[in-house]
Amino acid sequence: MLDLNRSDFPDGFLFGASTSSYQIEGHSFGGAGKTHWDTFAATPGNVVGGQNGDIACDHYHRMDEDLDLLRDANFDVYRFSTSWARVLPEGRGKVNAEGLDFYERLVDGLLERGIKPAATLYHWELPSALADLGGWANRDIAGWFADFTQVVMERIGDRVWSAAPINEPWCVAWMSHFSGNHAPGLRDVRATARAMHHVLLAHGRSIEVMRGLGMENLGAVCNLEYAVPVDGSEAAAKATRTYDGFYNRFFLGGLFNKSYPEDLMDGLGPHLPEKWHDDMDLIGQKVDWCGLNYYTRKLIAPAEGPWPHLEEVTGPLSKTQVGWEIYPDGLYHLLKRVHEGYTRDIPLYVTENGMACDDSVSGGEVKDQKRVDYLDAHLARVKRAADEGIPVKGYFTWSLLDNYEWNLGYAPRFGIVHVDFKSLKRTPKASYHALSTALQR
Ligand code: IFM
Repeated sequence: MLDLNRSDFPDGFLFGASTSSYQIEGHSFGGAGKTHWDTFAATPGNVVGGQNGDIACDHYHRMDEDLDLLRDANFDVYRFSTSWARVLPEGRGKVNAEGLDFYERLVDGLLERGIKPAATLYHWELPSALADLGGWANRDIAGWFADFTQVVMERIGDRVWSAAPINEPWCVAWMSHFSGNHAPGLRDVRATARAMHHVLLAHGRSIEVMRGLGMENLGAVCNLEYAVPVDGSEAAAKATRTYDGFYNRFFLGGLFNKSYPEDLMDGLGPHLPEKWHDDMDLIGQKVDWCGLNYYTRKLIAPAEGPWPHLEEVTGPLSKTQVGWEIYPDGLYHLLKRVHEGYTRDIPLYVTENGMACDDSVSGGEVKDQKRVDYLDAHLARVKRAADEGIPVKGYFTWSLLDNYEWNLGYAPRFGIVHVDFKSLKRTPKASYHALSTALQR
């Protein structure tokens, strides 16, 4: 059981679950084109076991069963994403009609069940044909993405409850072009800086397109981490500020204050595209809400070597299956900080929150008490923020289903529903039942 129930939250507060296309659908079906995740996974050493999204949870064929699970959990809203390569297999040009039909059936299936569809246009599976042209490092991607937005939203834009262009710009840009552990696996500061700017430019162009179609309730979704200095030294404080800068403040600053942090310019400035300042009005145009994806905090220490002169340090708190420290207070602090420093009056949503556990089915049950505790603790911080007047209006758990956890493959289980990746059988976990009960009360 969860400690908190629906009635503990303000009237109209929404509860939902999140997923993404490549992680659950099965990309080898329905005419989807190849993506940079297919080739990244096919390259030795990139993904645990070389696993890919070919089958994933086979949501493509089991959509109705999965939508019934959402309904039976008493969720109000479902956050899903649309695969660019499923809709436009070459990234541009010819539309795969079957792909668009799939997303229309998804939206209609949600509405029939009384669930609000919350669409994200891009959650990381870039069509290979566009990766060949430089992907996010190429400024033209903003135009390609605007065209993709048009194609998708001309079909479903009249029925979705909300839409956001891009999930987690930090991951699209930094994790994939600097850290190199997500596709396309680059480790290059120039490509990183360009991707950081272009991902926000693409966001801006996409918002413009959707406004042009008359859509409302458009937002931006950032993943944020609570960065903490490893000790009391000035060097650790500086390193932490840099980490917070390229992780949190760069994207929030661009989206909500039309500016990038000055203190990052020694590292990033020389590599940003020329005349980037000219794009800031487009990037920072008004959106209707902001989504925060929150999982963990990070301990940061200074380090030798090139910018950003820092390293992450393993912390002492209890950890999830993927080694992330559990730190619920970070969610409260970030909600407050984002509201006060960036988004001001517009609603905030916690668009992802959850944990990976090493779950297994025994006697038809999955006892994931650790996840129940995690959800309880984080919901308590969301409630605290709401009680203090921060306009947080909803909470989505990551994720509905166990799924493809990118470079870590299928071992980390983030779902409130267990998926047996051989039989593809779904088994709702204790956390699913706890949420379902809490949302009735
Ligand atoms: O699985 C991911 C998701 O794709 C984006 N946000 C974080 C999740 C857990 O790592």
